[in-house]
Amino acid sequence: APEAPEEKFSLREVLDTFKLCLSEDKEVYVEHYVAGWRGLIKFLNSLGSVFGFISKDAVNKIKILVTHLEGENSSEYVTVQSMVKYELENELVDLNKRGNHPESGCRTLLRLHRALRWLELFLERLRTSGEDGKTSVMCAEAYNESLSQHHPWVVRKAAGMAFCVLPGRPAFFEVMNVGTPEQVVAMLGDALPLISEVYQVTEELYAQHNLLDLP
Ligand code: 1Q0
Repeated sequence: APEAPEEKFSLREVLDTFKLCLSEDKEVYVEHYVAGWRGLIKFLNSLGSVFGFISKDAVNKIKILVTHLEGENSSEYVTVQSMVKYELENELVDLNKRGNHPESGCRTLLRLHRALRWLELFLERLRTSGEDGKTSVMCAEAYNESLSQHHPWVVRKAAGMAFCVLPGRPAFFEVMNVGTPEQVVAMLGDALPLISEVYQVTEELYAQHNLLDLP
């Protein structure tokens, strides 16, 4: 069955939400960060059920963040900066081993943050690849350089199997719903610096607070 229009992925939409992520003084808005991931998950879902285990985990993480965003302390969760400050000051983060705060905003967002690095690497490969570039290879390389380091063997294995059934570059570009391959490449060129900046700002913040290895 054709997808409902509001479910249809559009790369432009995702690009727009990532544009909204950074405030003028380079704070990252949790709301738009989450919205960006929602858009990406739409894309992932349109690729088929093999990716279900990935999208399920991402959806769970988003749900946790939305619960914080809409909870009693929502004002503390407006930006990643305010979230980090609030959760650390109130000892709401498990720092060394998993314990009382398995759903802290900090550890949850860190998982998506690591995945954002994968996305950056993957999209950069996609952007610079030739017509016969293999998405499965680009995806696997990007994964091996980033996220895989944080995953146990079983997850790496399952991810590797899922990558094998990724559609080829032309079909992939089509799902992006932008236009010609040239237009897709151009839009990726616009999107990447934004995604990269959001990643860098978050990375530095987490590094400053020693949060890059949260259990
Ligand atoms: C296009 C193919 C998509 C491939 C996505 C690569 C990521 C693979 C990750 C597989 C792991 C998922 C299983 C769960 C792992 C969790 O253990 C792990 C850690 O969490 P925790 O609570 O156990 O400590 N979770 C994660 O690492 C989070 C992983 C989130 C991945 C979200 C991926 C969303 C992908 C979107 C598709 C984007 C398509 C790009 C092209 C669109 C153009 C803009």
